[in-house]
Amino acid sequence: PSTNASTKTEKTLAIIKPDGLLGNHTDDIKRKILENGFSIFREKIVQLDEATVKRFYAEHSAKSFFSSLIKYMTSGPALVMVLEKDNAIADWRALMGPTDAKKAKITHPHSIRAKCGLDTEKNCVHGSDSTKSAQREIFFFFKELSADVIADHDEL
Ligand code: RTP
Ligand code: MG
Repeated sequence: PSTNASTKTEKTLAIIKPDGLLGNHTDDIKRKILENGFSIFREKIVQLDEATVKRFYAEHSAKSFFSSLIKYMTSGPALVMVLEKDNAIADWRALMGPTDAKKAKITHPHSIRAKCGLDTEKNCVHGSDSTKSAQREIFFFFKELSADVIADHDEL
């Protein structure tokens, strides 16, 4: 390894949900992403269908809000991104703010959800919640990326 080999980067999956994209929040959110030291490693616009949302949010399949979540996430196009930086997973969650956008407006007024979200469902953005979720979710949307690209790696 070279002398500069200690820069650990981490990747996370971010989504600008349909309310964020259709509400014209994309430019503001992207500016915030870049200002906070992330780079956008991959991005694409997708129109999610019911089956895809069911698989993506499978952990919530037993929740009372599941059918509503499916309706919301399929209501228009979404922007899916792989973000990269040191500590990307936790830092992106912090930048998003809490799940409930209404509460976020009070407790985390500078967060993305405070600025762009509406309530506990229509909260504008998604972020992976752990290393394991990040790897699963990045592969879910970007099948062409190999495992060693998705996992943390030492940059040359
Ligand atoms: P996400 O997975 O989208 O990043 O959000 P999160 O971790 O903050 O919240 P999570 O508990 O994983 O919930 C996933 C998404 O489901 C919707 N939701 N609706 N109606 C409700 O009570 C309710 N609770 C959650 C939100 O869109 C939430 O982001
Ligand atoms: Mg979650």
